[in-house]
Amino acid sequence: MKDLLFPLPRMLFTFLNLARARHIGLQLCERMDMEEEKTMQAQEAMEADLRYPIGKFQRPEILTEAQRREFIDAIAAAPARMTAAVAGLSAAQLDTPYRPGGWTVRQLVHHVPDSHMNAYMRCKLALTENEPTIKPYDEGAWAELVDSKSAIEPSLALLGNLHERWVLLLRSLGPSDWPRKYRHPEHGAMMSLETTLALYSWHGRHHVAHITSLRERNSWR
Ligand code: NI
Repeated sequence: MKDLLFPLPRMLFTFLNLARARHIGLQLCERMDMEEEKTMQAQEAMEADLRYPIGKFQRPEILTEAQRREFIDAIAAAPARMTAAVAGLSAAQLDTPYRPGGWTVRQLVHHVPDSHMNAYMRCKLALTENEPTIKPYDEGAWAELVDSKSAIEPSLALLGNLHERWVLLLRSLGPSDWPRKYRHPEHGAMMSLETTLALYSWHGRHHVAHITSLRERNSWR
């Protein structure tokens, strides 16, 4: 009888308790989501950091002569910087990815001359033809070919020799040469020699920094 008299308050009580539990549950979920998001953001920031140790490429509007000289000097210095970055590394260290899921140091050493051979060709095409369309290449697939997993010495030598010729060419260019362009069929974008210079000056430093920052993190002296 008593039970029959109080079903409503009891139901209300149960309902309120459930609602309160659900509310706390939601709050907890929300807090967990926020924390998870914070962790994810921190992880993304760290990954971006590992990926872009010197920052992303900033496309310059126009270069001054002093900037051009500086960028050419950076291209001239790249082979020695790369050689110094990998000096004394063991085979196991060379086969270590510079970031989780990234290329190994060995693949990076092979990638830079692969990429710069293409860039050198593009420069020569732009200098000798009228706005030629260049041929892109699949850098990820190139990095999986057997020569990208082989001894690094030939690629260090290749980079040195390639940059010697490239720098000779770049230092010979006059004001009317720098705006010369080629077309990249994938982006449909026109790339000037000036932008190419800025891009590849960044690109060499970018990959060398992958290796030097990995050495730093792992205390590989
Ligand atoms: Ni690259």
